[in-house]
Amino acid sequence: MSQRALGQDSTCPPPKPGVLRLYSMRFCPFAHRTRLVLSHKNIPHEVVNINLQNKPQWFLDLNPLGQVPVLQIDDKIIADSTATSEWLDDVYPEKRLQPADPYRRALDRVLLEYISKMNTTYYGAIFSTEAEDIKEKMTEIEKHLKFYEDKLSAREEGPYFGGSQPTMFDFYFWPTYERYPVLSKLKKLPAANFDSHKFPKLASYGKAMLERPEVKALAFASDTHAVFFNGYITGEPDFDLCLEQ
Ligand SMILES: N[C@@H](CCC(=O)N[C@@H](CS)C(=O)NCC(=O)O)C(=O)O
Repeated sequence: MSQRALGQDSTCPPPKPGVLRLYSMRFCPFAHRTRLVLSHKNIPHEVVNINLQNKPQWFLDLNPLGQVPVLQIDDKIIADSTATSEWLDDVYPEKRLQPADPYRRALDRVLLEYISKMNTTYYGAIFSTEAEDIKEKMTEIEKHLKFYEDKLSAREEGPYFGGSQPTMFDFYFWPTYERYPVLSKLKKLPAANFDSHKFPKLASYGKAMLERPEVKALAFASDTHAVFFNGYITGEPDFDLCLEQ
């Protein structure tokens, strides 16, 4: 199936019985989570990419929220990065990602909630044009990173949040981590974000994640993310960036 994003003038490729389908957008950090889980577990699936600036009506009928990721198999339709990831983990229990220990699961839920706070600051800085405001937001982001650095330090084993093996939270966090260098690139500011002296545990997490096949398979270089983000800022995101004509 073509990776090109489908817009209003498209028809929905007919779903096949028993075939798992992900509706996605190649640069969406939320769909990235679900794709990491699919890849980690080697779950056969097909991907249909959506033009989020020109959404097809058939996609809005499928998910009235108009957001990706969405999973579809037969009569089941599941939206949202965490709902889809947890459903996949339950239905394909091999290489389980959710912590078995309820306490750890609860702690990881708090880590997940905190990502929203960090993302709000991050995207605020990306879309800001005021140098002073961007600087303030970067300082705030460092506080968020410190929060995660401390949480990783407090865990008895690394390099992942899950210890020597990744847990679901490692895949929830990664899309945000992978995109962080874009901020300093776009705003032409020093990249202090993942300074290994300031955040050694996060730096080890990043290094270990980058060696993982599922992470490598889905990664984009910071420069590519930066081009995509820039398109979003100027109102013309290229959903098909880097795809051959
Ligand atoms: N809470 C949702 C957020 C998903 C989301 O914001 N996806 C963005 C793309 S990165 C989207 O579909 N935006 C289109 C829109 O909101 O209209 C999740 O975790 O999956």
